[in-house]
Amino acid sequence: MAYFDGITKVKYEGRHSDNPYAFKFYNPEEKIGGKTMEEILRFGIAYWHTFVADGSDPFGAGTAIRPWDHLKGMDLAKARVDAAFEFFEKIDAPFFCFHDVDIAPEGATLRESNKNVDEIVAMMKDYMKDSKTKLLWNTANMFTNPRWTHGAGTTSHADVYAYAAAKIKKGLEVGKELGAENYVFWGGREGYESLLNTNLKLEQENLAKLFHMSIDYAKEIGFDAQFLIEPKPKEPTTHQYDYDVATATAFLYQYDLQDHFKFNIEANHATLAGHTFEHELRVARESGMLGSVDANQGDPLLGWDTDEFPTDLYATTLAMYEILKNGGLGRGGLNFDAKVRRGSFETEDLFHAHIAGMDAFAIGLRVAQKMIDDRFFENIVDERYKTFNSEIGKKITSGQTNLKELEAHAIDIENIEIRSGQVEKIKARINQYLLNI
Ligand SMILES: [Mn+2]
Repeated sequence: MAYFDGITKVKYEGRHSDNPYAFKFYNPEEKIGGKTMEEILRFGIAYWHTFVADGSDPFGAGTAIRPWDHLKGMDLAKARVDAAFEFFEKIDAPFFCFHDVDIAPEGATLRESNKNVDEIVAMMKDYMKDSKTKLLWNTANMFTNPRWTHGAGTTSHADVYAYAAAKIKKGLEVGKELGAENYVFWGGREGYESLLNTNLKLEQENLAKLFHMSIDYAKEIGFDAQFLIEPKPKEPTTHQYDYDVATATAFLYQYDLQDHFKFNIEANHATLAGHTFEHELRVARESGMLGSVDANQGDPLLGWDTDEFPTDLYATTLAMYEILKNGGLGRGGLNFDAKVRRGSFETEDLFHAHIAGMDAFAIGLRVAQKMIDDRFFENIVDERYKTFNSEIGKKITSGQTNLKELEAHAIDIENIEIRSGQVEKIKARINQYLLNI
């Protein structure tokens, strides 16, 4: 059965096309800086938002109209697999991502849940024989079920901790079975609500132990995926242990995990942390830990995680600059952890939303590559920091000086010429780049 009748494969038609079911800027075959757009962007479809979410929010019921709505249980789960692979083919997606509970209903016990997962994984594996769409990453949902109320790896109950460990074990096995490129740890409830009842040290140590056990088990079964931590500062817990890239980096180093993890950076999580998307990408890139991206955007007027499809070209351009300077995303990709708005409830909106997001990142890629070719930011930064090429500047950057020598250098200086940072001039040039692609 076809779930998206009437929609044919979405193709690139160029910027002047008025076909809503065509890419205007994403041309998968086109080479940018030596690689195809498909190879660089590595788009992934988020199973949860696209095939499971129903548009419900804390104030109202689901609104989404989906052609699989009439089904229940495993029949529904199987219909979603059929729909997903039809969607992947029509939107031309090279990757997809899922949590265990997205693909199969939970049973009364983990044994029953795993049986359901196995049945769906076998079905997916069968589809993947003939599909170009690969698994970018999978993960275990350890935040929805009430058992995770006080956390999973940071829970206050040992049985819950064991349950979490067992879910990760199964997730690693599933990832191996489907050839996943990465395995993600998003600590949905790995944090705390109040310090008044929390053993912070025990919780963090337990989480680190769970990560070490996961590394060991992946090695044991020969699953060589890249492990990713996804920072988020708040929501659902008040204080999340993986607040942002810098906080999570400190955690990884503290517990000797730094060689085993990179980051999956989500745009909306960055803004919730009071950072820009490009800040988080830069911090991860500079420490060699930029692994993958959850491509979405927040609403600047709202203080929560809205997971909107990315359409802000300024943000996608600066993000693609970081990704290109990183030499690409390696085994990672751009996963659309994004949902259509509650008011965009028709099935067709799933296509419009993904086309909008893919074109927005394609524009970002085109502009960022042009800026890199022109050494746009590099020239600005070289000029701004040029005094570090002077004799004393080189001594500072190479660590060959001390406070006494620096005092001797500074003590009789009467005038230091400080130059303008010229941010407005830079932004005006970026606007020119955006309009001239
Ligand atoms: Mn989010």
